[in-house]
Amino acid sequence: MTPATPDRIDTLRIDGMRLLDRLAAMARIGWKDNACCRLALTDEDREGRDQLVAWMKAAGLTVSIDPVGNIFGLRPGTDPSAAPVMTGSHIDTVRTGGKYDGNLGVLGGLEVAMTLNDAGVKTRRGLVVAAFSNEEGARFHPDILGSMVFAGGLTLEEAYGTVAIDGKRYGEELDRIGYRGDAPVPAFEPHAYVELHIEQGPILDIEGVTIGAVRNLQGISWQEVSIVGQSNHAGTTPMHLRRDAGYCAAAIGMELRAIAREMGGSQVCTMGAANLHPNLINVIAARALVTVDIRNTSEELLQKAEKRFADFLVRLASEEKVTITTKSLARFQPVKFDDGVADLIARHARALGLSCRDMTSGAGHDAQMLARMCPSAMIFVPSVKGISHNGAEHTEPEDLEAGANVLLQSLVELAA
Ligand code: HGY
Ligand code: MN
Ligand code: MN
Repeated sequence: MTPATPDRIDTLRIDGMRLLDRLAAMARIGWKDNACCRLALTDEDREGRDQLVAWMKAAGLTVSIDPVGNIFGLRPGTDPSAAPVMTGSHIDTVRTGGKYDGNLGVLGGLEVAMTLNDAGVKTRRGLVVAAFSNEEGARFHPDILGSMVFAGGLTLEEAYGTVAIDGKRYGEELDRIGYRGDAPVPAFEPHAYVELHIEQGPILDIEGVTIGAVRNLQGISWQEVSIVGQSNHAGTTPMHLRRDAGYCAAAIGMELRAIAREMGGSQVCTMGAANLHPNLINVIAARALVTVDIRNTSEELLQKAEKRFADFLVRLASEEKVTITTKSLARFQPVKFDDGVADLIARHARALGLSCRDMTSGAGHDAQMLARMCPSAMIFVPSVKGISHNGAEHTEPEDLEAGANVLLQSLVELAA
């Protein structure tokens, strides 16, 4: 392999068809009811992991798995003493996942490694492609669990003890699918980290911009709210005697909408899951369990929204004579990415003749954990109509390819 020369690198491009084929093949794993379902540590997730490991090995990468199930593929550099540059994302999905959320960052990184192999390009720093475990947090809370362990934000014991929404423990499920590895944690200290991801929101699509240089990511507050009232007869119980957990769940949904509406700005609030017991037409619900997702780009405003919601719950419990308890499931402050890396992304986007704008990420990503360890930033490509966490999630092939080319150029410069 001959060392990279600047003009050769500038004209280097990924193999778009190969990337699209890999994305389609990965999307077929766990595809059902018109969406992709590879919840963390399920059989479908194992199948996706096995496929990724096979592709990494076929690309000549050195594959390692860490004790929380993070997968790393290393393309060695010429200077083994130099910290590697890292890219990646996740291949676990929500229950109604799309084809690109997470997969684009992992398979885009693999495509970069294969393109460098094909061109015989050597880089001084190694290149690591990572697939972090349980980024979504849909089955096991919190989200970004794998990258949080990697970055030292969660111990292995805390991770192993995490209980899924279906009652299974993380450590047991990890053993069941055979992905409790023995690589050290963290496997290494990256020199820098760049993550390619779909925007999952509507901004790039509406503005007709191809690349987002992501400079920050909003704060996230997840909690589970448990309401205990009293089941009673739906027909015979006068309204003023009810202790109706079902009504309280609905009131919570209404209050979250009011908080978002009245706070405005980037404030978003979501009641994503709601379960009533006994969940029957003629029984006043005795219990309700709902999840609350509150996000804001400002830590101060996020705390203000959390306080307003907590005060509302106190009033609701008193007015409805129910017992309300909350459990925090995840809490991350807003993240500022590295402007130097974001500038580099924007520069390469423009050098490739692509439109580019600065972005804030509304979604959580593994990059927010890597930002605790090394200079990190993200590359966004448009999501058509901003749809994501939905089987209809779509990004135009030329935008997928454009994002991977910006990733290629960014990683090569960082690995020089
Ligand atoms: O919830 C999120 O923001 C991410 O999709 N896990
Ligand atoms: Mn994602
Ligand atoms: Mn997601």
